[in-house]
Amino acid sequence: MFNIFKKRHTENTSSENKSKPTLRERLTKSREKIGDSLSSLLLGKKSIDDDLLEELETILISADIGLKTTDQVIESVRQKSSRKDLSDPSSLYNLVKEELLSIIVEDNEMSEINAKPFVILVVGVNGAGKTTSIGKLAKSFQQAGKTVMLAAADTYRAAAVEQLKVWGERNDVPVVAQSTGSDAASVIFDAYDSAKAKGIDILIADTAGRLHTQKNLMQELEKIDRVIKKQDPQAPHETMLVVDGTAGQNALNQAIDFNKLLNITGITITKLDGTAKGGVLFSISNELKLPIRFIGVGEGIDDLRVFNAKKFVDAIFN
Ligand SMILES: Nc1nc2c(ncn2[C@@H]2O[C@H](COP(=O)(O)OP(=O)(O)OP(=O)(O)O)[C@@H](O)[C@H]2O)c(=O)[nH]1
Ligand SMILES: [Mg+2]
Repeated sequence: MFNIFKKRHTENTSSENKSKPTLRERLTKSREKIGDSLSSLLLGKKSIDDDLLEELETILISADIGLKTTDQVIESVRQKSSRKDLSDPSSLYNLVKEELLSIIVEDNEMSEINAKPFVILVVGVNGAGKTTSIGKLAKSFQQAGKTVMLAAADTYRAAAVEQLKVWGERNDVPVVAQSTGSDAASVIFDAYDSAKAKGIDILIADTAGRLHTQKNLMQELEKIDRVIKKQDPQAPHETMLVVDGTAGQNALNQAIDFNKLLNITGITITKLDGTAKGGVLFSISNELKLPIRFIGVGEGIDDLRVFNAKKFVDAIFN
């Protein structure tokens, strides 16, 4: 059901896109930390030796790629460069680029399930960018010709419901909410009924930010899951974890922990436009083997991009 969505993004060359900053422009910091650092490293180097690989290792780690994934990349680069008998250090640039591209799990088609409503449950720690991403997603789906409804299941703060309503109003998307303090699962239950009755295509549920260590809050997510399954045993059709790209290796640890407790099916990484070094995307993808669906590259409504591994890597390697 998400093929249309994918198509829109590959075909969209309309005037709306002309003013839209390129991915390259938005990923400046990541490019500095990865592509540019690698170029400088290779400048004037005569051969690929252990010292060079050690310096490469430092670059990857300081770009947030993480120890485990860095080790893997270095090992593979070491083997390939000796096997192919690469003596020219400049060939290392493309080798590292290819290696990083190969570890990304990309899939923007979500599920094959043709459910109506298709339910997307959005989870993550406080401030990761869940609500903002939902607002942006709602617009994208609408532009792809889908009808969307939002469920305000972050019932802890009145401001959270208000924030979602603002996004709903901007896009003219209905938002189902209850009073502060009400049961999150019941909000989603009601929203599902309403979406079903109205023939809505996609229901996106916002949830309160939480840490994996907050047992009662994690139980709340389990309850949401249980309750929604009474309406559709296959729902939620997507459990999307949103992580903050600027959180570096903490983002990786959060993703690992959430994935242990919930059946996460896709990941969105936000705030890659800011000080994020970008490397965390590789380590999350490599260690969780879960698809990256979207990336957030700004606060505006058009700043959530369908993730494309090749475009991402091209943008951070000049
Ligand atoms: N620069 C930038 N800022 C972003 C991006 N995504 C979200 N933000 C900002 O991050 C802040 C937090 O976003 P929210 O969407 O409220 O985060 P949340 O996960 O819903 O937070 P809680 O509901 O408190 O758990 C807001 O100021 C957003 O504008 C992004 O891709 N880039
Ligand atoms: Mg929120």
